[in-house]
Amino acid sequence: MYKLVSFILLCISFNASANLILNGDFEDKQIKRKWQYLNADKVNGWQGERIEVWHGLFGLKPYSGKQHIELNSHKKDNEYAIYQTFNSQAGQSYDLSFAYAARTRKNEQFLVEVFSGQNLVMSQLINDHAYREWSVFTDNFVATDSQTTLKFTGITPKGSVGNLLDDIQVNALNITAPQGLANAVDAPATIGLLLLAGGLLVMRHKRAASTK
Ligand SMILES: [Ca+2]
Ligand SMILES: [Ca+2]
Repeated sequence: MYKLVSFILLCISFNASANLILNGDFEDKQIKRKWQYLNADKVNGWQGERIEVWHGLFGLKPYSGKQHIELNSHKKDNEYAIYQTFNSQAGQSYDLSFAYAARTRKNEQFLVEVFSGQNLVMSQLINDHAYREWSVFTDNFVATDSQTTLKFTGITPKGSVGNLLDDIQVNALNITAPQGLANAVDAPATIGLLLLAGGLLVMRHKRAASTK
């Protein structure tokens, strides 16, 4: 039975691809103080407004690693938007996930948007923050272009206090059928056939055991 399971696992390859977001965990540049705002071009992968990196400020632990950011950065004009563009494939589905928390109790809200080329393929207002407790948002979208942009925009509060973010990920989930079989049947059908074969083998094994 173990050999059969190994065979199935060898035949079916679930490729959980690497995170397409560069520095989505905000760990690439470890800051020396408990917090520091940086121009976006100093934060690997990201573009947009200043990015306020936290490293244990107020004793709040990041969701992942040692650092997270506050979207409501240290600014004068109250514009808080950061974004990142990554390579994508039209027609491919992607999972988006990130962790978020409220710094204050002032009804923190921010907008997450995904533009594939010029097309807005996902838009969600996040307004259910827990006070200094991490929640995780997950959703998926289908790309329509070879370049896709993920954007976060602070909505409330208007000032420089609110909307903490960490561990931003975009992943494509691919299911690869065995070579050759993939041409004959689609992947779910292949998986079904292999599981059926496994079930028949178990039944034969049990029947053989019961006759001993
Ligand atoms: Ca982090
Ligand atoms: Ca701030």
